[in-house]
Amino acid sequence: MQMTMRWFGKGFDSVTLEQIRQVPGVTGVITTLYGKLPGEVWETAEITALKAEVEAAGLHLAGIESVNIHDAIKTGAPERETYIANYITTLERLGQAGVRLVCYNFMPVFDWTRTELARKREDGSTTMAYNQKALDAIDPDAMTKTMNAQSKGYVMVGWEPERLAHLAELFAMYKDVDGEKLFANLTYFLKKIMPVCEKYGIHMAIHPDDPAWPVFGLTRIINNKENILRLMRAVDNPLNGVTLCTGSLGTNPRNDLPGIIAALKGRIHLAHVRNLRYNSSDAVDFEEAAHLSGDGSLDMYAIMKALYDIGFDGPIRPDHGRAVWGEVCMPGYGLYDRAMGACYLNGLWEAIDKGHR
Ligand code: DNO
Repeated sequence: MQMTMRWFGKGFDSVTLEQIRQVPGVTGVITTLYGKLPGEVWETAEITALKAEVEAAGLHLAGIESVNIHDAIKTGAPERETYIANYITTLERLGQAGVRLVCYNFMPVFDWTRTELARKREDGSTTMAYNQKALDAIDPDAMTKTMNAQSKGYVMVGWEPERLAHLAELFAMYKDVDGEKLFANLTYFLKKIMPVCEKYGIHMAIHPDDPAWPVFGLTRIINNKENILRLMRAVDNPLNGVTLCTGSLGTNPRNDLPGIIAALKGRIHLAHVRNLRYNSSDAVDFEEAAHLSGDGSLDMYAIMKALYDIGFDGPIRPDHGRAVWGEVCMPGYGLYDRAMGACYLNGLWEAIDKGHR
């Protein structure tokens, strides 16, 4: 595996490439052209400048997270053909620049959802949290306002104000999109892009739904082993793979993460490894813990061991961190807690590896 960290780009991220370079064992970044809206074509010059910037800092551009998918593709609207063509052009240009990994998601309207961005923990740190009752008590509009109000001025990933300004229209677009339609639209899209992926060896890595259940009545389809395997079979090409995100699939305690990892051997192209703490037995309330197993409800050793056992050799990154030591940063994406997470995950990996010799 290759240890990486996510980086949103100069002007968007409070963390610098120089800082990331100094985290022991981190050799690459997962990044994006952060200002791009879903559906926009990426320019070659922008891609090569991004790559050059990362490499000048002594790091490797390990993959793009994300090239976001336009809602017309997700809903199967007639304009999807134009947006699929745009996506293919972007992939073509990324491929020409040597990019071999693209993460994306197929969640309707919202990307990841939390009800709190800065819940205070007993140690004084703050973290992102989700409470189902709190979500049920608000409407999508209020949710968007709450997210933006708590974001400390950062434009949060997946919560582009330009897109979410049209919430009512977005919800109307998804009115008749049930799980089966969404799945059909996803496979339609993947089949269209597979040729360009094959041409350049681009590994597509779908990100699971976060949380792993419908939010505001919007369907969710990448949320458990069965559904993910169904997608792997429907487009049975090794380049059609997954981002194994423990914090997303792990929101549902019934998801056996090591079992899912074993079942996806050869199809995990990127791993997001983070811990969660369930505050009630049915997980209607959870918060993002420190990476350490003992701080949360997930067994991080078992997760890393399962990745090791399938011979995972792709990029892995610590995921959402708490805000600690007074750091001011985009919620979930400060330097300190993610750096501790990277060291901890590297330590687990070293111990597992040496135990096998
Ligand atoms: C949140 C992230 C997601 C993820 C996208 C992938 O912090 O895990 O926004 O990047 O769903 O497209």
